[in-house]
Amino acid sequence: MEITGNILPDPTETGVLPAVQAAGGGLCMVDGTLEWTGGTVWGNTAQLGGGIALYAGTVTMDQVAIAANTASYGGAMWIGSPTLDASQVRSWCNTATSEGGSFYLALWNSDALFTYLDLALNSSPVGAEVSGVDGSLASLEGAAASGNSANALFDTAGVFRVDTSAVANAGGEVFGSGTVSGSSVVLSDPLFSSVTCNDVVTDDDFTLQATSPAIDAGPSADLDVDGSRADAGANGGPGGAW
Ligand SMILES: [Ca+2]
Ligand SMILES: [Ca+2]
Repeated sequence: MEITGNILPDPTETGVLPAVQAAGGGLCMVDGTLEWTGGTVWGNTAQLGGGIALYAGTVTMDQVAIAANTASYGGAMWIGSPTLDASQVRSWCNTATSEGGSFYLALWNSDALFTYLDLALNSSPVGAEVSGVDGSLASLEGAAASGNSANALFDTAGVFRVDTSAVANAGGEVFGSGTVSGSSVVLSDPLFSSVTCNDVVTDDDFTLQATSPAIDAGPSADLDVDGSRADAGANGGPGGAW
C-alpha cells in the first residue's frame, strides 16, 4: 500500500475549517482501532502530521515507512492521545516547519512506544526527529537515529525514554531541553548504508554498515532473524526482515 501526494487542507475549501481537515496528509485517525502492517506514506502535506495524524484510539503499526512528508508540527506523524505501539517503523526526510521533524507528541498525555525504529535526516527548527510537549512521553527501544540538523534530535519539554539504541546528530546536540532517561544508548551514528533526501524514496538503503554501532545493540532479550542479538533499527529483532 502506498499513500502519497495528498495536500491538506484542500486548497479549494475556504473559510474556517475544523482542525481535523488540516491534519494527517496521508491518514487521519480520530478514534477507533487500527492495526496497520506494511506500506509507505510519502510526499504528503498537512498542517498537523504531514504523513499521519492520530488523535485517539488504539493503534498498532508494523513495518510502515514514512518519508518526505511536510507539516508545521510532526512532519511524519502528529500524535495526540492514542495508545500507540509502533514497531519496525522507518521515518526519513520528513520536515516540520515548527516542531517535530518526524514525530510530534502534542498533548500532556501523549504516550507513544516505538520499538525497532529508524529515523534519518528529518528536519525541524525544534526537535529534528522527535519533539513533545510537557508531560508527553516518547519511549524508544532499539532505535537507530541519524540526523544532520543544527538542532537537537529530541527536544522540548517532553520526556524521552531511550533504551538500547544508537543515535547521533551530525549537527551536534542529540537531546535538547527534554528529560531523558534510559540505558544502553550509544551516542554514535548508526551508519545506514545510503539515505538521501532527493524526493526519491525507493533508492534509500537502511541496511547497517559493517561497522555500525547499532549492530547487536538492540533489546538484549531479542534475537535477529540470523540468531544473533537484536540490532537496533527497523531491520532489527525477530520481525526485522522486511
Ligand atoms: Ca532518497
Ligand atoms: Ca544482530
